[in-house]
Amino acid sequence: MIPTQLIDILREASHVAVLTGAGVSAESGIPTFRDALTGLWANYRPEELATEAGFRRDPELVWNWYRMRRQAIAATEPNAGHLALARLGGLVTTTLITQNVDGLHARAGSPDPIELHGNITRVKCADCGIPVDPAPDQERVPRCSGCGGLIRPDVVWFGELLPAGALERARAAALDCDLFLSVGTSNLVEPAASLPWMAGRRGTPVIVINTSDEGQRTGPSIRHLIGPSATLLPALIGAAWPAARGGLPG
Ligand code: BJW
Ligand code: ZN
Repeated sequence: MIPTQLIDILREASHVAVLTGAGVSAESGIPTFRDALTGLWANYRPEELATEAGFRRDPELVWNWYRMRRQAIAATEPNAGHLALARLGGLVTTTLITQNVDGLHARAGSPDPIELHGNITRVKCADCGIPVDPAPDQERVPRCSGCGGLIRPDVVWFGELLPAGALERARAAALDCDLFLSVGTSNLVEPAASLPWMAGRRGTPVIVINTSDEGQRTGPSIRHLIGPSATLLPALIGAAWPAARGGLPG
């Protein structure tokens, strides 16, 4: 059951900012970032795989980790949570900010998600930055036809800057919105993690939707909805706009 107060906050909002993380794609079968390092990858740490230094140390290992994930993403579909957020955009002004690199929000129909950490389907030269399209699906790391550099995924690794303008747009939305939804993220990785609290500090209501509230902030503006986003998002949005329920999944 969604508390009535949260339904009312959503219905009365005029600008909703949404930050999503890996949890929103979990029900599409994509392991969350911190769960992804199981199985074949259990012996590695994120800092070994998701950094420039890790890539330079063992380009083939990192290239193939991303290749495997790219294949898994191509074989899956957006879930009811992605679809509900796309529907939300048609009901109220929505700024959708995602840390996910899987492109599932755009595939669900969200027109212009701010992809803070890039997109796994794109690749670029690690030396000259030139994009290579499409991403070659090969085990050996491809080389840049211009400079001979190694080709890497066009994602943001630890220690790297976010894409130009993306953080500024996200921060502007956090300051302008009258409701912030933080969905399926551990809120550990900066600068994305600070976005909900930027809004919350101003007294803007923040609804945190997550299967667990462990490690999440608490405060007077922050409410927690505990459960899977593919269930809670359609339920929350459908409760705020009953007439839209027909167009909502689930
Ligand atoms: C469900 C669910 C269901 C499960 N329903 N929920 C300030 C303080 C300290 C450190 C820093 C700082 N500022 C910057 C840093 C350094 C660093 C950082 O934050 N480190 C932290 C570890 C502390 N940040 C950076 O380096 C950033 N760059 C930067 O700041 O540049 C400026 C600068 C440069 C140089 C020097 C100084 C400053 C860049 C960060 C890039 C992050 N990149 C990654 C990899 C992307 C490519 C890839 O995917 O491989 O992005 S790391 C990884 O974490 C990935 C994710 O997008 C990101 C966030 O993870 P997310 O989405 O939250 O996933 P999980 O797995 O952590 O959580 C899943 C959640 O879902 C859980 O809570 C579950 O409970 C929940 N869940 N099922 C709902 N069904
Ligand atoms: Zn190059």
